[in-house]
Amino acid sequence: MKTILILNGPNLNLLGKRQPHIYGHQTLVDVERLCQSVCPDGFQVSLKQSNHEGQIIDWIHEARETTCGIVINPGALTHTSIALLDALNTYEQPVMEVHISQVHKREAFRHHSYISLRADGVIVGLGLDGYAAGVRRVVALSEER
Ligand code: CA2
Repeated sequence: MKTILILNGPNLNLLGKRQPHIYGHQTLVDVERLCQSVCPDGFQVSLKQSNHEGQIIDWIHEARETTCGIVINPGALTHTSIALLDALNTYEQPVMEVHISQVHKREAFRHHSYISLRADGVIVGLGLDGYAAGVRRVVALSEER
């Protein structure tokens, strides 16, 4: 069984609980269900969230041995974290970057992403469907290898 890691950064534990006008009403449990539902036979997802940069970096290091791809919504670390970029640069399988909101319609500081320097694709503004699209793409790239 191949495992795709769905990684979520700071504050995304509040998904479905705060600011529904930006992030909608569904929670990370719904994200995990949605992502699993688009996996073909032989693939599974594992969803993780942390508010701590170091924890996310440790999970990326572990994922080098245990996963076939990463779908990551790094939250605000997208715009600030060279350390997260460096960690993803050590990861050799497909990486898809997802943002629930259309960051380019928002404040200018959300327009730049360090993570995009590594990501094999970037999905922005599709709501939670972006995670499903990310999983589909990781599966496709993984099957090409
Ligand atoms: O649109 C996205 O997915 C973001 O990655 C979300 C980040 C934001 O800093 C990025 O610019 C774009 C914020 C995550 C906060 O998540 C919350 C979810 C529900 C309620 C409050 C915060």
